Amino acid sequence: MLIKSSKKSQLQEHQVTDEKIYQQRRTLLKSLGFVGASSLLAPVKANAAVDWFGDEKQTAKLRSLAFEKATPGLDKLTPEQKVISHNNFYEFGAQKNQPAELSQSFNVNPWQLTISGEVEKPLTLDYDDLFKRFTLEERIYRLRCVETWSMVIPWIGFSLASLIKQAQPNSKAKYVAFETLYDPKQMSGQSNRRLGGGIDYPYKEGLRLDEAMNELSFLSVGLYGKTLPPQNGAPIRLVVPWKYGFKSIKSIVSIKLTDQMPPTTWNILAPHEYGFYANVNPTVAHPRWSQARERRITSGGLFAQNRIDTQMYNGYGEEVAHMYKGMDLNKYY
Ligand SMILES: Nc1nc2c(c(=O)[nH]1)N[C@H]1C(S)=C(S)[C@@H](COP(=O)(O)O)O[C@H]1N2
Ligand SMILES: [Mo]
Repeated sequence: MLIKSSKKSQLQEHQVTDEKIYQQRRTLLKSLGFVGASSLLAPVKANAAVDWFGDEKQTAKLRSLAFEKATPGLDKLTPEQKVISHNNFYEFGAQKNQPAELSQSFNVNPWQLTISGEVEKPLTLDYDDLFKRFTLEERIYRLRCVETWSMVIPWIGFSLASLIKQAQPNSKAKYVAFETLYDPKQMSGQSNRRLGGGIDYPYKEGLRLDEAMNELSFLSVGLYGKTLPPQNGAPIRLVVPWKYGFKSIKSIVSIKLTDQMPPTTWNILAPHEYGFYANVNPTVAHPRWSQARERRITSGGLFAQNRIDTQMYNGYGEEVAHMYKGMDLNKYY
């Protein structure tokens, strides 16, 4: 499943990866989702990345083949080292290198994620449920930050829709509100206003219910075949690939179905700069900079990057444009 693109010319992973390898890998991930994950994870500290592909010797070749061939052309994967060292996670500092440095003792097990609000069946998931309750799959998505840098990341997780369906939204449910953990003892940016970039915590995000139920909306528990490192939002974070990165809220403890549009962190902080929708749109500039182009962080030296055109909906228009038909995208930015 792979980079979804409106360009028919762009190949999907199963078209470029040897079919047999692709199938083997699917089976592997699926079986880990059902049986392997928790027994593999249990004895290991949650913030130590765990290799879900088992025996390194047997699977290294398979894995690197899959990762290398996954994304042809400009959409080469961003190297793992860059994905886990260049981050926005203001709870651990507002500079790109700070989350990786200041989150290493972040304890994510035990964890509780509650699904509440306008639902028939409120749910609480504990740490093991995050890895066992749903069939895990890999999805390679572009991530476009509103600051104009971008990456291509192989996530592991499950669809947000599969979780919401289990909670059974009632007829009043129109929006979905998300919250990050509030724990100033562990998250130094929450107790130090300057380090935390002046945000009022907990970090909050939201989606319209139809956006949340879109097949692309994803809850990630891993990347590059391992559990999420803390700086990328362990143990579970949202990934909404057609929206600016700030919508993809990290380290989630609450998902609440609501009848009103929920308040969201960046919109509260600067409403003229950051809207509720925040769909990637090269034709609507941020008040202080253009969104027409982006810096794709690639392999190569520390600052290697390709300057490329930004695509409408980050290239996922075929899957999502119908949700915004008739809306004035200059108004609903
Ligand atoms: N809780 C929380 N979630 C967050 C952020 C944050 O500061 N706090 N930053 C957002 C922004 S601006 C981006 S671009 C992405 C970055 O995700 P990455 O570090 O995994 O690349 O996380 C988003 N999720
Ligand atoms: Mo961002």
